[in-house]
Amino acid sequence: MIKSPVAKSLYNFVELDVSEIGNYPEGIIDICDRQVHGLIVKNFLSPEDISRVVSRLTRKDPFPGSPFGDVLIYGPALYICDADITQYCEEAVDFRKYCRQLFSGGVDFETRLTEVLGAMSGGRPVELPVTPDGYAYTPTTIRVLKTGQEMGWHFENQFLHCTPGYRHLETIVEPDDHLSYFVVLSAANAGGELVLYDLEWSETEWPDKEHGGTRKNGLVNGQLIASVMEDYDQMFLSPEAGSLVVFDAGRILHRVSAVEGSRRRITVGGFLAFSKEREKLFYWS
Ligand SMILES: O=C(O)CCC(=O)C(=O)O
Ligand SMILES: [Fe+2]
Repeated sequence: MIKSPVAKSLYNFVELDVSEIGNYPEGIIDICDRQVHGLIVKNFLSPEDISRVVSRLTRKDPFPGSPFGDVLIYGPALYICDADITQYCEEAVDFRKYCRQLFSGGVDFETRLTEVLGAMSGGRPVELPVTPDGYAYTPTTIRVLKTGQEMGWHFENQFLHCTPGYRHLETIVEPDDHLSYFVVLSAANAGGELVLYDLEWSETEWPDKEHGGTRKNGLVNGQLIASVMEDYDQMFLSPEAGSLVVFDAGRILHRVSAVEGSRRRITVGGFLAFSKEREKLFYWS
C-alpha cells in the first residue's frame, strides 16, 4: 500500500519518477481502494519522444464532421457512441495504426503504457477490452486544446453508467473503480489545469441512465451539478510534459480549465478499470 503521498491537499496524489514505479507495485489498486487519489509519473516519455510526436501533430482544426465540435480530437471516443459500437471499433483499428506511426522512431505508446501500468497493477496483465465480435477497443485518444478551449466537467462514472456505448464494457469491468489516465505531450503556458472538485459521484444522482452522461443532467441535493459545483472546494494540477497522470476520475468531479497563451495543450489518454474479479486491468478510450 502507498504510505506517503507527497502532495496532500484536497486529494492525495503521489508524484514519482518513472524509474521508481517498482516501489508502487499496487499503485493502481491503491487508487481503486481509495488509499490515494492519483499518481503522477514523471518522465513517462522523454523530451526527445515528446518533441518528435508533437512535431508530427500538425493538424490545426477538428476533423470534418467531428462530434467534438471545435476541439481537435484524434481517434474515436466511446462515451459519445450509441449502443452499436461497430463504427467505433473500426475507427479504433485505424487509429491504433496511426498511433504506432506517430510514435515510431521512439518508444511505442501502447508498449510503454502497458509496461508502466503493468508494473503498478499488482501483477495483473494489462489488456484492451475486446467486443463479443472480436474487435479491440481503442487504447487511447489524443486531445488538443488551443487558446480559450477547455474540457467541461464530468465524472468518468457518468459515461460508464449513463451512456449507451458502455453497455458491453459495463458487463466486464468493476462498477466502482473507473480511473482515467493521460500523458501530457504539450502543456499550456497557463491555464489548461486539471481541476478537481470536492464533490464525489456517490453524492450525486443520475436519473437519466440512457443519456445522462452526455446531457450532464446529474443532480446533487436535487440541483443540477453545473449550477452548484463552483461552491465546492477545488484542487488544481498542472502536470508537466512527459508526465503520466492516473487518477480516480470515476468518483471525483473534474474538468480542464481554459487554455491561456499560445501553446496548445496536448494530451494522449483514456480510462482504466479492473475486470470484475480483478484478474486483469483494462484500458480504453
Ligand atoms: O486532460 C485530459 O486529456 C483528460 C482530462 C480528464 O478529464 C481525465 O483525464 O479524466
Ligand atoms: Fe475525465
